[in-house]
Amino acid sequence: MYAQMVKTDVARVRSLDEMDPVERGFQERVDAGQKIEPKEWMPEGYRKTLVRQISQHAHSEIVGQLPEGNWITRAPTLERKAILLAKVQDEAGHGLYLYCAAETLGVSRDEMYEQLHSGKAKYSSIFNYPTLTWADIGTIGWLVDGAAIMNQVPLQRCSYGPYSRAMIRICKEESFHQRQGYDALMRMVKGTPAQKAMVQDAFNRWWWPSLMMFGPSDDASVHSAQSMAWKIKQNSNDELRQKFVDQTVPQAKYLRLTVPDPDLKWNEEKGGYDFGEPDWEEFFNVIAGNGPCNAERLNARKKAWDDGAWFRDGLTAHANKMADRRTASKIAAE
Ligand code: BYC
Repeated sequence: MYAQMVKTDVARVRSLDEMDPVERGFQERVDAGQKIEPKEWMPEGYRKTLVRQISQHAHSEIVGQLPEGNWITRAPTLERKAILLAKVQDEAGHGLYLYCAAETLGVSRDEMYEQLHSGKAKYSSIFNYPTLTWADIGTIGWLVDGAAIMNQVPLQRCSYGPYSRAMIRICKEESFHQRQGYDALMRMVKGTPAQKAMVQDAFNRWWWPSLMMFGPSDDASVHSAQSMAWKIKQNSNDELRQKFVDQTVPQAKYLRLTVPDPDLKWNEEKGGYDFGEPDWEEFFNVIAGNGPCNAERLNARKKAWDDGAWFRDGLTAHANKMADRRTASKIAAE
């Protein structure tokens, strides 16, 4: 029933009647819930949208290691340190599955890194905020991984096969991440008044940025209509944000935390919470590169890339040597 978005400021999705037969066949397969696989025909816009979203998602996983990595050496116990190490390693794994999924669409890993390092590609706004205390680590697990699960469970049903399959494993690991975060906070809120206050402070700082993870409101979301027509996205940004609030507020109450939103109110009629508007000016500022930690995060990634140059050079030299040897022994055998 849909097709490629016409490139204007307003997202317009074309009807089946407006498509040529090949495109129509593609859309009908998507509408019927069939998976699209790498070597199959796809509209160029579909391919580009996936490369954009999957690579941004991969970058988010890799950059997302940085705020938590900041606390590995300062975790309060050996057990918490082992858990945090495992979580941060999982995020590296998620990045790798996702880079592989994007590569199936014809973009190279080097190109994707270049886009990240030059600031052309985005990564999740959430990772541009600092982790000031140990409570931030629990709060990230609870809220950030919680928001990620809310967003990523529907992505398991994405129409593009490699992305949807990568999501299945990622979601399983995100569930563990969320539970470890909540568990760390449960322990802290049962502790001293200072520990409880630390959790409330972290919650106050991470609540609004977590709501922004779902993207701009639906009326400002340029890609949603077409992405939903292609079944890349299954839900709009506002739908998922609402589900996240409804799920998370009772969890906050269980921790005896106050949600930092004076407009938060249960709405019996809609069966969900009404809540305040995130500060969209702050959001657009952060994704434009001007958040509190954007420069620090990008510099850390660029440094890691530069520091790894000797290793990439070594691997390339070794691969070339092996290829030369294979060619030489083939010639000798002829
Ligand atoms: N941050 O038309 P819209 C994790 C951009 S990692 C930055 O609604 P779309 C974890 C958007 O890209 C979780 N930019 O876009 C890791 C677009 O700009 P461009 C990461 C954002 O794509 C480590 C513009 O705003 N999750 O869980 O339809 C430790 C207009 O937006 C953001 C994913 O990447 C944002 N929050 O919808 C712990 C999930 N929101 O590209 C945890 C996959 C929007 O035109 N991605 N923008 O320059 C998606 O589901 C979708 O891409 C989004 C946005 C819902 C994020």
